[in-house]
Amino acid sequence: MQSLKGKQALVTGASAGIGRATALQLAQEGVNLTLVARRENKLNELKKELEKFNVKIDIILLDIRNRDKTFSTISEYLKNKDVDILINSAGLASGVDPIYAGSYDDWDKMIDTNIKGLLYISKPIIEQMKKRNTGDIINLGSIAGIMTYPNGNVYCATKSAVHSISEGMNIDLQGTMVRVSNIAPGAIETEFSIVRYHGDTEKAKKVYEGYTPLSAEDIADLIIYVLKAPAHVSIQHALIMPTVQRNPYILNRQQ
Ligand code: 8X3
Repeated sequence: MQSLKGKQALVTGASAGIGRATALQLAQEGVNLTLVARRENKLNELKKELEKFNVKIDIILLDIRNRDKTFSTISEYLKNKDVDILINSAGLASGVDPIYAGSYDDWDKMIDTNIKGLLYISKPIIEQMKKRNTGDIINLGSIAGIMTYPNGNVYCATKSAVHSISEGMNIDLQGTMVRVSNIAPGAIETEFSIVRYHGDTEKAKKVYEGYTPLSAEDIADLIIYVLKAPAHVSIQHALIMPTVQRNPYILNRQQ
């Protein structure tokens, strides 16, 4: 396994969930971090928490749905920084409705963040990685991108797109040492379901009742493993599920 010490990572969605947990573990590994998110107070809190690891931390306040702002901010940033690791963790589910009752606003939010935002931020970083012939890109997919489930429709489609984009990145970067990994979790308890149910914490809690779901830290553990794999090893796709869940339909809850 290789050391990550001294590398530079950029983490989107760093203010919560998988992004936050991954940032913490990267800092423990001695990785310098650029934290990207929209919520300034959360990023400042995290930055404070990471100070003890003696790594360099930058904050970029950015809504990756904004194409022009994302392009100009990241292009400017890349003039002075080489990014070794890109963690594309920003993403969300919004709404749980059948397709005939879905909200355009929910759909736009998911498509604009999970697909378009990921593309906007990745492009300039990939260009730099290709030139440098090195780098790791971790995209957060989902079991939802493999199996569509009732009322998941557009969310599932966006994650399916992330899987295709990851494959496309890998194929188009052939001949370089850049590695692209699609990490696809099953049921994971973060802010995910609270956001999906538009802030209804009761409904969100019920999703995880009667079993031990994945935690953000479980995913961060896997991401660190993927990043530390020797340079000749590329984990292109990893499905990570709670042991009690075999697919979106098969989940053993205690009664
Ligand atoms: C998170 C997993 O099954 O809730 O993407 O869609 S699931």
